[in-house]
This record gives sequence, structure tokens and C-alpha cells, in this order.
Amino acid sequence: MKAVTIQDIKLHVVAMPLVELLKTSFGAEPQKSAIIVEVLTGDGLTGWGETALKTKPSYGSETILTALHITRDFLVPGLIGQTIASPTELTNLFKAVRGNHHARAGLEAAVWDVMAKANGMRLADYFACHLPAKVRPRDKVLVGVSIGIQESLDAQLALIQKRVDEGYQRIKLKIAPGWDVELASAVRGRFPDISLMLDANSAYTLKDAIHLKQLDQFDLLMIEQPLAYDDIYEHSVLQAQLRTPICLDESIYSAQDWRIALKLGAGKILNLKPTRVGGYSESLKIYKLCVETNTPLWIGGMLETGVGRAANLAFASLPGVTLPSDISATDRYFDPDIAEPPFVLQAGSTLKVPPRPGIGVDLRRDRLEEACARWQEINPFQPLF
Ligand code: OSB
Ligand code: MG
Repeated sequence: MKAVTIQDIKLHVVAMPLVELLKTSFGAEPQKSAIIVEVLTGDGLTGWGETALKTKPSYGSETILTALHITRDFLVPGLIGQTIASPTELTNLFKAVRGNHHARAGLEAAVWDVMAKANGMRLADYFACHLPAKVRPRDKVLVGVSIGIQESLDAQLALIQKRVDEGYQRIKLKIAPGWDVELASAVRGRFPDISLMLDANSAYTLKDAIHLKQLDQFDLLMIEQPLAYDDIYEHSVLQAQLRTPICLDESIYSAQDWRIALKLGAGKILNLKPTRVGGYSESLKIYKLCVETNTPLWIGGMLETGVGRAANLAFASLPGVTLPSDISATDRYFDPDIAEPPFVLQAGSTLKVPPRPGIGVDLRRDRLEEACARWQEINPFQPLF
């Protein structure tokens, strides 16, 4: 495998209007924000990664501005001038920085992209090179769509119908106290056969166990993160009372966390967001653990731009990712996106993995600049000094 020398790194903070907001139990942000990381090598190659975050610490503890600080002041200086033979070396290079997984993941993703390009490989094949020899990525990835909390049941049902008509075969709905059992009942009444799942984004406590048990009657694929964002143990107490499989999202930060969750019986399925666990190196460890333990696995999303989605799609093409992923077509998120070509939903609720080396999409510099100018305009926070 070819090594690369990291010559320069640029951070582009973007804000982009969303085609459709995603209101969760913790609210909705009016714009999509992210740090787009550009890595330049000594051989003149460019790699792209996305630090997918919100402006508020509402999903996890990091925000766009904490990630900017950590990336610029602690991660980038340790990487400039380094010669790297594999992106997995970054885990060690970043060892002095604790936590801050999303920040680490964005920079690591750009290195994965540029190293796949340096080796003339699609990112999907480059990931496979870090797994046992017989692993071959698929050309198409099974995907679903995540729909936010709506103003009314009618509006929610109409939106599900629209997504079903577009060809999505797995629907994820966001729930919160007061918007759960009645919602599931209405949706099942209207769509008896769709593959349906619910995501609570940590909106409940163990006191709600009896209430949540009512969801067992709706034949749900899973319920995602019903309890606290930092809890594993109480999910095991809840899982023992539910027939519906619990899927963990917010509270799994590493392969070690997932090993503990499996041991405790805290969940049966994992929503792996590479950005939440610190990047694709840790994601590969989690992938191996899921394959070893026969655990159903899928790749989650943070409303990524084409940059982050292309890389997640490459990862989701690995055969151990067994359930539909939260990687929807570009028109669900942006019009237009900063990367091209757009992802278009294909037959069988799938997306095609781009055939070109690396992430397989190109940045539109004009749109990137426009999105950076938008961030400057709407950034709600003033500099501290
Ligand atoms: O809980 O999975 C989540 C988006 C932002 C923060 C948390 C979540 C989500 C999604 C979006 O559900 C899924 C997607 O990117 O399409
Ligand atoms: Mg979730």
C-alpha cells in the first residue's frame, strides 16, 4: 500500500438549507452545519472528510465550534508533515486528545479518502483491505429514510406516503413523549406492511417502561435509543421487558462500549455512526465485533452532505452491514448539495456506491464557498475573545 505525506489541511465550516427539517425529541436545527475537511498531500492529491455535528450540544456533547477548536488547535498540528502508511495510524497520532470523537472522525475521514485515492481504490475496497481477504463490498446499499416529528398525524402520514411512493422501503420516525403509541398505531393502520422503526433520541426514562411496552404490538423493526444518551445499563433493564429489539445510537462511543452493551443485553442492534465513534478505524473494530457476534448492524446518519454520505455509503457496502442504513438520496437533504453527482434512489430502496477512487464524488468549489459564507452570516455565536 502506498503511503502519503500530509502537506496541508483546510477547514471549511458550512451551513446549508435543508430540503426538509428533522425535528427530533431534542428539537430541530434550521440549517445543516458541518466542517468540511480538506487534506492535501505531497503528491498533490486532495482528500475530503466531514465533521458532522450540530451547532448545539443536543445529540452529543460536541458542537461545530468545539470541533473546530479541537481540530484546528490539537489535531491538525499533529498531522501536518506526517507520512502515513495507513489511516489506522491516526488513532495513535491522536492519542493525546481524549473524547471529541466527531472532531477526530472528520479529519480521519479526509485521510481515508486521500489514501484510497493514492492507492487508486474506491473507499469501499480500501476499507475491505483492512478486513479479512474474502470481504467484498456490495455495489448497492440498502437504505431507508428518517422522518422528523410533524405538526399533525395527517401531515406525518402524508409524508410517509410520499417517501413510500419515492421507493423507500424502510421508514424511521422520530418519537417523543406524547408522540409515540398513537402515532405508531395510526401509521400501522395506514401502512400495515412497511418496515417501520422508531427513534426516541433519549426522550424516555425507565419509568416509561410500561408505556413503551405498548409499542410491542406494532411489529417494529426496532426502537432506537429510548433512554438516556449516556446510559447502557438501564437499556438492558428495559430490553428485558420489551419484545421490540432496542437499537443503541447515542450511548455507543467505541467497540468497548458495544462489547459491554452486548454482554449486558442492553440492545440487539447497533446504529453505527462512524462520526460518533471517532472515525472509520474504530468503526472497523465495531464491524468486526458485530460480524463475530452475529449482531445486526446498520450505518446511521447526521444529515451529512455528499462528502460524509459518500464515505458512509462506502462503509455500508461492507457485507456485515445487514440492515438498511440511514443514508438517503441527495434530494431528501439538499438542493443542491456541495458534492456531485447526487445520490439517486434506485430500485429496491438502494443507493449505488460510486465507481471512482476514494469517496467517488467531487466538491463544487462555488457551492462550498457559498455554504461557508452562509455559515459566517448565520453563526449564532460570537467569538469568545
Ligand atoms: O438520531 O439518528 C439520529 C440526525 C441527526 C442527529 C441524530 C440522528 C439523525 C438522523 C438522521 O436520524 C438520519 C440521516 O442522516 O438521514
Ligand atoms: Mg438515532
